[in-house]
Amino acid sequence: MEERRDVKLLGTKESIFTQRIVWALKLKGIDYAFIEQDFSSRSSPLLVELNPVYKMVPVIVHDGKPLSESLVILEYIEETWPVNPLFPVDPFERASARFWARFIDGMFYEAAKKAFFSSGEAKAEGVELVEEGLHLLEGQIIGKKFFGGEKIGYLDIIAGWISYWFQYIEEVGEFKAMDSRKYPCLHAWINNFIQVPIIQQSLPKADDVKAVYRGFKDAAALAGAN
Ligand SMILES: N[C@@H](CCC(=O)N[C@@H](CS)C(=O)NCC(=O)O)C(=O)O
Repeated sequence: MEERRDVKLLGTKESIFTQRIVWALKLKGIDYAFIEQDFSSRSSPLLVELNPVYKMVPVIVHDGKPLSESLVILEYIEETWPVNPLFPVDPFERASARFWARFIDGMFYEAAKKAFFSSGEAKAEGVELVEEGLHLLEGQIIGKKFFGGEKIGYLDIIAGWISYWFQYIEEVGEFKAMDSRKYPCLHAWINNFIQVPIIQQSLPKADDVKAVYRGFKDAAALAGAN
């Protein structure tokens, strides 16, 4: 029998990055203690101690050893608990999933931030970049139920925020890029993904997500005014 180990997750339930770790642990059936961090206050002393470099959630603490950055944590979870594998077995598919994960967290996330935070011409550019990103992701999901194939895998977890949080990023950010007619396969994936019980059960409340995003907007406006 596998020895029980101590797993703690420092996170914020509205955080898209935290949710990735929640989903991975739940999909693998790993028990963990959730230590909620407050979005509205500055990073807690515990968070600063455990993630002194970025001072951000999520942080996983396994047997007293902290790890941060969701992509890194997911790799660690997969290697530590191989049960119910999340990564593709084929080396090319595995590398390709990592490529698209970096695209989502890099170019696509930056485009969404630009569309969310900016205004005027810069906002229009951001929206255009988001649309290009959605088009590229549509190309990756054509003919598949999930990015991982028949069941959800690593790339579904990385892209997961597009299934739920993205609509509130659009709403609070006052832009629209997702269009079921332009991205029908991505739209179908959203419905498939959101219906997976582990995903559905751990989604934060829409009002809480929107309140966090309004907070981000207000903070950015305040910083811009100073
Ligand atoms: N690249 C990081 C991003 C983590 C991140 O942005 N975390 C946000 C929550 S969604 C955070 O802690 N923000 C607090 C802050 O910026 O002070 C990851 O993948 O884990």
